[in-house]
Amino acid sequence: MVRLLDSLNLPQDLKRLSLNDLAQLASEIRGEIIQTVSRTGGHLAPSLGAVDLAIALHTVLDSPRDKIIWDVGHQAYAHKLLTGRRSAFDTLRQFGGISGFPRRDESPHDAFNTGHSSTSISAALGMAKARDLKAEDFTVVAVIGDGSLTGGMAFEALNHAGHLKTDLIVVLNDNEMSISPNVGALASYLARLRTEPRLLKLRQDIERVLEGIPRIGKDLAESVRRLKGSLKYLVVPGMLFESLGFTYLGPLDGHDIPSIMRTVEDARAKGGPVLIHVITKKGRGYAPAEGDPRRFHGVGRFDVASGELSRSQGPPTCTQVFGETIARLAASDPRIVAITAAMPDGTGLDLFGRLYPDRFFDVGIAEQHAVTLAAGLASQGLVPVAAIYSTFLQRAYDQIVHDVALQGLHVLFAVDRAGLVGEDGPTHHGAFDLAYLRIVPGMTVMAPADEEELVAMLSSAIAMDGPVAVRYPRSQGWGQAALRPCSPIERGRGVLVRDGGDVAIVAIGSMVHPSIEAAGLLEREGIHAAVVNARFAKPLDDGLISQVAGDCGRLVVVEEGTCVGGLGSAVAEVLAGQGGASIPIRHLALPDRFVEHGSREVLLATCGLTAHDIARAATDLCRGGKRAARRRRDSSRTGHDDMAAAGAEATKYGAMSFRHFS
Ligand SMILES: Cc1ncc(C[n+]2csc(CCOP(=O)(O)OP(=O)(O)O)c2C)c(N)n1
Repeated sequence: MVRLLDSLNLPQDLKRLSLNDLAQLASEIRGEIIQTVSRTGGHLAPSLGAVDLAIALHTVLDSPRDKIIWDVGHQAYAHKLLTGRRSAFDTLRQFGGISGFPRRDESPHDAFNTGHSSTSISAALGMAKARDLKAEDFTVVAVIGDGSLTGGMAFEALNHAGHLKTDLIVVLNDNEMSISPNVGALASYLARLRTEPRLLKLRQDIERVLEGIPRIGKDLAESVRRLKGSLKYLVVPGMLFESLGFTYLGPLDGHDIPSIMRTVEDARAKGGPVLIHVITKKGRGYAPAEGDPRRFHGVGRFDVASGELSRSQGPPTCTQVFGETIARLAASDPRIVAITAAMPDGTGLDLFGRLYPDRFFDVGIAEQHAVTLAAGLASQGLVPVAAIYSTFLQRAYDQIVHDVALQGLHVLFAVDRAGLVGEDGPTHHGAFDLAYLRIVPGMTVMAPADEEELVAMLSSAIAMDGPVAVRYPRSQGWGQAALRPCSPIERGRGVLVRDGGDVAIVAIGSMVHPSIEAAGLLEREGIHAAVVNARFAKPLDDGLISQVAGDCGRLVVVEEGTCVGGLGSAVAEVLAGQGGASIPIRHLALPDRFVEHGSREVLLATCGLTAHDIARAATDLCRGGKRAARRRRDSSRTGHDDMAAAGAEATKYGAMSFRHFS
């Protein structure tokens, strides 16, 4: 039988479908999402929970004229299937395929790019206000989860929307879960709303009776008005939202398509800011995901029949090593407390949380609060470990500068997912932390080459002063014997891990082992490469850098971070400060543009960050250097200075991932 999903012209045809057809379409979309994500990986449980909502919204609204903004955007797979991406859906999150998040450059139906949470209401309000100013006429809907609503920015936007009073619909997609169970007073409040629809009914009944009293006098009318007001405070479920200036509609069943459609129509008719509270089930329609939405929030490949997730073989991930190490350190150091912004599993802090619940804080999706909370804890002598993904730490930048660094407070930032994260793509790559942390005065920024060094850095970081960041990638380790005791890391000291006189490769973090491998490849070509594990982007080991630069006369600098402002810049600054401008340098790093989605391996290769790329850069540099030396010899005979030409040689290598300092 031909599926509706394949035969319809979507989203236009939705409007002529019967309710039965819409229900069938929902089931087909769920099947498509499950099958595809089982092969590509992705955000399964959130997307399954939002299928009926997506259908209802697209049936009532007229996208792309009307705008739907999906907060985070990880729940928007049904939206993608309904808006022209059915045939490309099997490329979801693959290199060159469609994104796992809404992208304006992918479809006119993706009204706003998302990936980080709690932005949708602000963006929607901006669109609504632009509509008003341009005297246009369309509906704007922000769809935000209960987890994302814990982000402060969402409240800033609600507050402002209530003030502006323009037409705006916020759909609160409440499934009681963030990635883990949602935390905090807001979660309890929403739980109360869910269980109190009878109170809403009671209020409506009383109001109807009061309004039905015929021809009341002015005084009585005023009393009734006040009574209605106080009744509202007593029994209105959405009082919080009403106080912020929103009309609250709900709670309603988020899998009841006709009910959602009716309520959206009502909201449009009502005008002004309206919040529709829908209750959904995360993972709806796939028993393993319904049973364990936490595990099925974001998944790799899995077996559809059994719900078994493919387990990757091999050494533990950096995240696991971090989680175990910090829990072990906390056993003997009661000053250590740990903070996560709604990612206990993702950061590996779940173990810490189980062992030391009193010293563990899941603050919700609130990175800014997480960092200033850490500052407060540190000001009282505790040692907070704030484990936050590189990309999400961006949101707390002012808190790092103003609340932590300016006061020299000792907070340990465990910066996970530093570098390329893979299939989640540009909203999630940790490309910038080396650069943005390095410029903060008093900051220590380090990156381990492997698990063993990660363990050593974490324990050394606890003993340091001031703000300290340890950044590590989303990857399995190298299988080093992690968790065994190892010598402390001295602040600001790099290590010469391999001697050589032709070229020095200065690498940090995830790029150290590929650099060692590259040195092995170079050896076969008769090029003797020294390898420096910089360990610190700040403070940089100036002495070691100057020494290898002097010894080898050529440097290759390698980092899994943006080419602007990171280790490469630090090295160039040192050499420039010492008059080393004549030393040719190749810089291999992430390009100064946003890197797309795809597997980490593919992306690293695309960005020129493999051992072979490093070896090739070093070879080119040496050959260029030899040619330049020849030219220098010639020019000394002719009196012509050719150092600039040597520098120009060095810049020829690679276009995308390469910058040259000379
Ligand atoms: C600023 C930011 N911090 C953390 C995350 C990671 N993250 C992605 S989805 C999610 C939970 C969102 O919960 P909710 O909004 O309730 O949506 P659900 O997945 O339950 O549908 C988190 C913490 C993020 N995307 N953005």
